[in-house]
Amino acid sequence: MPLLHPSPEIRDALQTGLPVVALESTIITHGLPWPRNAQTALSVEQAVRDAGAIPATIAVTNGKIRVGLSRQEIEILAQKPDVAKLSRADLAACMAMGGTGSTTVAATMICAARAGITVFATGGIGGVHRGAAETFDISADLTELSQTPVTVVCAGAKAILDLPKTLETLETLGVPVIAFGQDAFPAFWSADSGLPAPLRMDCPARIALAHRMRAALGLPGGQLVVNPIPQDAEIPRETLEPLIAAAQSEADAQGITGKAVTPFLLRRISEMTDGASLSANVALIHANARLAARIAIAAVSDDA
Ligand code: PSU
Ligand code: MN
Repeated sequence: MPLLHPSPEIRDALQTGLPVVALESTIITHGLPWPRNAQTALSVEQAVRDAGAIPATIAVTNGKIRVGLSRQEIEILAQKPDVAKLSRADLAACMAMGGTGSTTVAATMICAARAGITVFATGGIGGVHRGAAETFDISADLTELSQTPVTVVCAGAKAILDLPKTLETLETLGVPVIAFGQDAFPAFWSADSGLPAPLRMDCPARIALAHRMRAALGLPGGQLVVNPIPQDAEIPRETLEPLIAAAQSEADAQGITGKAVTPFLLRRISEMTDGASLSANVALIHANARLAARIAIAAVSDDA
């Protein structure tokens, strides 16, 4: 029973050593509203192609891990109600039940690594939630980064999280956190979180080399590349902070927990900013897709 079902384009690309960038699907089902989600998923794929690499959007449909969804499949997934949000814990169970689910950063990393894809672009990873000392809500994305060898390009952890605790946890887990082209750790909708990034690199080829070095040393796990949102798309931290706090209070008051927290906060912040946070979200995903393509190109040229 084959576990992975790559599209013909992705199978050929991987066999011939072309650069491939994995893309997740939870952003489609839980991160952005219809029709913006489908438009963004397709335009992000185009951004990867324009930068010279091949996009592979990953999801589970009817129990099968699909690597490289078609345009039509993306549009169907984007409109499907109540799709499961799959992480490490429930990926195999969903497959066993013949179910359909979108893959989070953690689950996308697992599928990408199995397929032989080493570079993955997303918006923002999950992390340590505010109030985690009480709720213990820490995204499985963090532990995944410590065990699965994929370089994940994001715009930092979402600013709805507790960023200092997220960075501490990544350090404990031995995950390299590399800011691209700046010293500060970015905060998703804002380029600067006010916290320094543990590492900085200015060149995609170095990032690809560091990935190979980890493997050569026998270290498990991947790397987190944090790419600041482009300046013209940024929302200042001061503007967002009170809105994030308000959205978090609403979530607490309504008893929102577990997997529902991140989608709830993203939706409320988009409503509170009249969609400005959504436009910023779309812009940063595009920027991450372009950088991931450059890293993937460097990675395959090193291999040659
Ligand atoms: N990035 C975005 N929007 C999202 C996500 C990432 O710009 O919706 C998703 C990712 O799939 C990530 C998940 O893995 O949110 C984190 O969810 P949680 O906090 O429940 O682990
Ligand atoms: Mn969580």
